[in-house]
Amino acid sequence: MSGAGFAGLTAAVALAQRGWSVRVHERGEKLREEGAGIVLWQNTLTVLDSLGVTDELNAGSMRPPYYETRMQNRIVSQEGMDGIAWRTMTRPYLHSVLLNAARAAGAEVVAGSEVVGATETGTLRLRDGSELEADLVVGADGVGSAVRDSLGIDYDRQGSRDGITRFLVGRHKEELAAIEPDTEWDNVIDFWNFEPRVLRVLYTPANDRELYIALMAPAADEDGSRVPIDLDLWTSIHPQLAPVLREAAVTPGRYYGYSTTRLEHWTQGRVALIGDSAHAMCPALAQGAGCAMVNAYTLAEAATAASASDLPDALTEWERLERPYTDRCQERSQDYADTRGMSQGGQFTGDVMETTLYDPTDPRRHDVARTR
Ligand code: 5PR
Repeated sequence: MSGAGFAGLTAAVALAQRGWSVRVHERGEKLREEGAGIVLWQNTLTVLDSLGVTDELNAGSMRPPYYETRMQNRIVSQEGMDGIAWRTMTRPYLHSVLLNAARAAGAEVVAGSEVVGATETGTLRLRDGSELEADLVVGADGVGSAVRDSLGIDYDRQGSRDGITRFLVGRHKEELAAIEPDTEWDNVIDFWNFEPRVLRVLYTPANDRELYIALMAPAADEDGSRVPIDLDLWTSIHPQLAPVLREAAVTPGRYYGYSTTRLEHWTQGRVALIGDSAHAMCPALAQGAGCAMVNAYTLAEAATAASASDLPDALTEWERLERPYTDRCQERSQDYADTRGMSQGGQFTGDVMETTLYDPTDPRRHDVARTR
């Protein structure tokens, strides 16, 4: 397997728990996650529950009371997500939970080991020149996937005009409450502004101590997309967030443009691609890593059900059954990014909830979808 990110580790846990002998090659010298924060929805929490990590996950994450949307600092909606599981946490924490689970399940996770290519018959090529044979090769090696590109799998990439810089900072809860006492600072608060220009602050508490803050601006806005952030600009828009923005201004970060990657196919022979290598998406619906982990899990199930000789066909069938959900999620996220539609509030209803409500552990899930 290539890549010890969220997709790769989820596949490692699920495969090892099903009796596979698993080795994950991670090119980074350290096994860690450098991202900031994340929202996980019910589809992914269901997967994590079936991997047996719910207690550990819950101990270091939270369920905010509401997802609040503001336009020009006026509240347009507060969505409580009744009956739907969702949680927020830091990315390093989620990574540590999955890494612990992978090791507990007996998977080997090797840092500083770069996969440079694969063949459809199940050979992995490493940077040091060695070649390894596997029954199943999983390419979970991110948006620049060497596994994908070595197989010559074609893709197209669609960009969007906006992008975002993400930080983990302290909660600063008392300072924030002193400045704006009527605000529930445990909510996720999506602060949109179209005037005097398009600037958005997504405020996401991750636990008692840490806050995930994401600053969105069009790529064409030089000051808005600058890192370190332009503190005067951002505090002029949101003076009540000054304690948080001051810390973000001295925290390393990088501006990422939104984009969607669509592949010709996710599998070839004994190789399956999951996560950003297969279906990188805009973050509007907060389902990029979520879909990656769901697909990692269903891949492990499909591969385990197949005999060694049937594996390539089983992978093709896995893609046929599972891919449409991810394709629709990518479409909706790209559409929200292009239209900035999340700014209207009340966005977590109707069709867009399909991804969240998908239950990857329900053996009847495809029949249910077909009869709807
Ligand atoms: N929602 C979440 C998020 O992290 C981002 C967006 C929406 C939870 C940015 O990564 O639309 O950019 C977004």
